[in-house]
Amino acid sequence: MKNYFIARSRRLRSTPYTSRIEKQGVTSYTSYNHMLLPAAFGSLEDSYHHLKENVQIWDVAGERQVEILGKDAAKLVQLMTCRDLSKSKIGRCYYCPIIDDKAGLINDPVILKLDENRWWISIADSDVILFAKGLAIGNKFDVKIFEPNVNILAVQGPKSYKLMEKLFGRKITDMKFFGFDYFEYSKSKHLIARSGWSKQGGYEIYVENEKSGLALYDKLFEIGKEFNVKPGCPNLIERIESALLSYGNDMDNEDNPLECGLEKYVNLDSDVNFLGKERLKEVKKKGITRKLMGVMIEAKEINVSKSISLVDHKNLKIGELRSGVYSPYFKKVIGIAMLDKPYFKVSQTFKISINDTVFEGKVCDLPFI
Ligand code: THG
Repeated sequence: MKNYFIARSRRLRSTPYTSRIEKQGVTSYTSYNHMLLPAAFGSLEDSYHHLKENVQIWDVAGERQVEILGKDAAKLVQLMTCRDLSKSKIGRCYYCPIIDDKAGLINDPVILKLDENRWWISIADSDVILFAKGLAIGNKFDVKIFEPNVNILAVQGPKSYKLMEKLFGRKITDMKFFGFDYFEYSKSKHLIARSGWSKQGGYEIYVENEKSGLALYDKLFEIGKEFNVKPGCPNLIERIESALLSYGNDMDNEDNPLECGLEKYVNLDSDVNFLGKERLKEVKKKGITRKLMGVMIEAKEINVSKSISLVDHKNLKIGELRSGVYSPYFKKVIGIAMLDKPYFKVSQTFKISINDTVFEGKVCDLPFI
């Protein structure tokens, strides 16, 4: 397949770290929330192995924040998500499906409760701010909704703990998963959460002061030499093996959270009010008619740029592959697919055509590892 350059412009925003990562050897970008998101620093496989053994610094500024501020902030945030936030605590992050009135997914952000009346919705790739503004206007909510200038730096990998401890002390390693707190660097306070879009452990630094953030960026590389720190980015192989879902790829507005295996984050029994609640109750009662599952394919490479049909032995469509990659761990292609009923069961076999060659595959549970 031929590669094309994507023209740069103001509309495809750069980040405060773009000049740094371009010096450090970024080799491809994708776009995320109308912003550059690095997609590779050379070989995907080399980066995968490095991430699983060392520590990487990622420019994930594309994970934009939608700030909801004001008297009705909690009410608006709850209206948007099917996860019950009535017992949520200040200083915690919550992974929350955002759905519309038909229970279709709008986004799957991490939501940070900064204060009773102040929340950050750390969004995946869709324009949550417009949805939030529409709801606030329609409901006459007393809130301000805006995108603050926050640019996340992720520190990911098993050695992230040692690296961050070297800079911020023991307090940072005591922090629990999905907790956050404030840490000072070069006279600025930074919100740091124990989170990130990999299952290799680590932190996310929500940089509000660019100057201090860039100094912090450089410092992490300087003191990280002993931990073999490298620049990186969300890794396609690692995230599929770990089944971290990618909005727009694995699921979109046509899918509901129960079809996407997100039932852990769906609360239908409490009395909180959110859009799509009645619809989700119906779906739950009737049972889902399709489900997001893992698949393994006896192939050595794949490039998924649009859905690829999965068919049974009679060539009847039984589902579609939405993401896929060659896994060095399983030594075959693994992927995330939406399977129709009754085919969403482990060990279901299928056929798939990749670049005009037909391969055999098998359905499995998520996550792979
Ligand atoms: N960090 C921040 N913002 C983000 C992402 C992130 N916004 C976009 C995107 N990633 C949102 N998607 C996810 C998906 C999964 C997780 C986080 C963000 C995640 N899930 C854990 C899991 O699946 O094991 C645990 C969630 C839980 O149990 O609460 O971490 O990465 N800031």
